[in-house]
Amino acid sequence: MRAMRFLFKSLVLATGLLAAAAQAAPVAISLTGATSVQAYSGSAAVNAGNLDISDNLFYIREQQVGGVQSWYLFYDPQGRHSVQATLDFSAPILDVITTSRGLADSVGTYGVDVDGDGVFDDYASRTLMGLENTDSVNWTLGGSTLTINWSAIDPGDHVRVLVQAVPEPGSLALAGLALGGLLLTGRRARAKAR
Ligand SMILES: [Ca+2]
Ligand SMILES: [Ca+2]
Ligand SMILES: [Ca+2]
Repeated sequence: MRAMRFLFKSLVLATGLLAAAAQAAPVAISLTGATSVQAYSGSAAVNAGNLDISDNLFYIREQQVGGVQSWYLFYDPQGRHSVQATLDFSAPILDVITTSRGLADSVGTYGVDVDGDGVFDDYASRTLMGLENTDSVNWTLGGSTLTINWSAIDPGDHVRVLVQAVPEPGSLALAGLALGGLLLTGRRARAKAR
């Protein structure tokens, strides 16, 4: 019984720790020109330029494909506004997609049902959704921070940030179960040997 209780406690602890290790949303290290960084789950399609919120830089947690977690980051102000920010994604950045073509080509792989209504029509197709020459994105391959300096009018500025995925709590919990089983088997074997 003690072994079972030990196993149960270990699993609860492991699951809690692993859940905490799940992919963290980007956080602002510095931010000017926009008042906050917010998750977006609204019904207005991204890329369409209709959001018209000048004081929020938005992100969408997109799909995790293989070892890659995608984050969609965008700024869709009312009229012309600019935003400067440094964001920490808490995981190594692998690529940042900044062109209209690149965004359109990757939406099928990484896009999600943003507003959760069961219909996948959440990304408007716009030729101008990428960054212009005057917009900057600075990041280092393998670093976790992204610095942006954007000036945007409709349809706003959009990038897709691909970071190294942190294993999902579910798969890690299974691994924890397997490990717990092994530990228990080991204890039983030792108990028998005595
Ligand atoms: Ca707009
Ligand atoms: Ca939808
Ligand atoms: Ca721009």
